[in-house]
Amino acid sequence: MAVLEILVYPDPRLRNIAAPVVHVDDDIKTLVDDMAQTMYQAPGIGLAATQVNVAKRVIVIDMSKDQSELQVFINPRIIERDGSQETEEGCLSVPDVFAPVQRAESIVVRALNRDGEQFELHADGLLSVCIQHEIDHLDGKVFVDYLSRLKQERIRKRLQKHAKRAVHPAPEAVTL
Ligand code: GNR
Ligand code: NI
Repeated sequence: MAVLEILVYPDPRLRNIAAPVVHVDDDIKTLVDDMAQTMYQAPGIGLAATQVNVAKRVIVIDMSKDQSELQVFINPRIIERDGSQETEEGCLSVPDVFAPVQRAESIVVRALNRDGEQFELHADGLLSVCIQHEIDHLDGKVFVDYLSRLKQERIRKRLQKHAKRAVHPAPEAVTL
């Protein structure tokens, strides 16, 4: 298993549209396992393949406290949605930024599991939010897209500064 690198907004690769998985083969199972390890290490409650620069429709979620309830969604499709809720969202690709986003309150999602079997799940609350957030990633969307342009601009500037620091950390550290 491997911990993969998570892309950080405004990386243009977060805009890639993920393609459906044709066969849930060993390569996909390895991707799922690496994504789970990456999510746990971050730590986060969900991760979409887009965030690790793989343009395939694969999502992992674990909302448990002890990393004991991994949920895998391959080719997920929301087939019903109802109501609306506003939740303070965060994203591993937008570190240290939290903002309220409106989404459907309850959904029914149809997907394949890690064994390639189809299932349907009724979700509400934070699980519903998380599934919608992850499917957005597969469609090249990030939660900051729902915020005002002013907030988007602030977030972009802050994260670009951080990115430059991460690329050239040593000289700055030495000068200080
Ligand atoms: O870890 C995460 N927490 C979270 C909190 C509120 C709403 C959505 C999320 S998903 C996020 C992990 C992530 O970035 N998934 O794409
Ligand atoms: Ni995210």
